[in-house]
Amino acid sequence: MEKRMKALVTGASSGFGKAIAENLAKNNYDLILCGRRTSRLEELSESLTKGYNINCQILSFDVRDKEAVEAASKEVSQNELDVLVNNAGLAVGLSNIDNGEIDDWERMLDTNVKGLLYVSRFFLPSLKNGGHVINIGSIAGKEVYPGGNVYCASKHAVDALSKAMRIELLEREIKVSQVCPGMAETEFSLVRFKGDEKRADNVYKGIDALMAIDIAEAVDFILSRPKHVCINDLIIMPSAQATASISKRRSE
Ligand code: NDP
Ligand code: 8X3
Repeated sequence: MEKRMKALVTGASSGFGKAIAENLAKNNYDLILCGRRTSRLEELSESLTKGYNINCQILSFDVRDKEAVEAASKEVSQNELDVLVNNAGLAVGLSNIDNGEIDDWERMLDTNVKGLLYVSRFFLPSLKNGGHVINIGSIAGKEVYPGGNVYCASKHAVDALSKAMRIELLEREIKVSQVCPGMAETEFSLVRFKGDEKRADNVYKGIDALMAIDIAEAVDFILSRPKHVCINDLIIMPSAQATASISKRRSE
């Protein structure tokens, strides 16, 4: 019997990560679902296991907690993974540097940069030679916008680390792809504005933002290329968003 492919997805409890996991399950991948909200991961695991007859494992940890990431990585054997999706991340706040919240900066850098590094350091040994890493960057990793400062810096770091991984993992024939979305309607803005639903909803007023499925379909495309083709970098924007800070909104 042919062995199924296996993918580990961080941030699978919501947004892009959840949609990516759902599409991978449809494509017959076994999954390792990661995130902090265990009950959501359990719900997703149950629906994917039943819906697609695949195997799901849950690893619940905070990517900022180095010891927890290392402990979780011990649950996965060497050469067990075909795909690693580094998706967990967040923005917090939209203040300028001269009045920003230092705790917010630390949350972003600890999650988006150090968290991605911890996950990569401890799970890359489990990725097969010839496997694939997909890092979820952002348009904020290509441009800077007012109030984006530290979030943009963290995603510029993801851009640099994606390039570094592509060089350093070449010997193992591991492909490294980065997906850089523009504005997408997930829980992202609710997290950025610390639960302020009105402020979060306003971000998407009068604009058809990207949906999580758009990113999941891009990941499907990347993973379905033949062995000799690597999509290094993919910027995906809503049609109504020209740059990180210039969009065309309908008046509503
Ligand atoms: P969501 O808030 O919907 O999802 C974020 C996911 O990251 C959740 O599953 C969350 O899981 C996980 N996560 C956050 N912090 C941690 C942590 N400390 N430890 C473990 N997991 C964590 O947002 P998106 O789906 O939009 O975001 C996914 C990625 O896409 C992020 O890297 C984001 O920066 C990026 N992005 C988002 C865009 C957008 O406009 N939405 C555009 C471009 C990029 P849990 O809370 O359960 O731990
Ligand atoms: C999220 C997109 O433009 O809000 O990475 O920074 S943006």
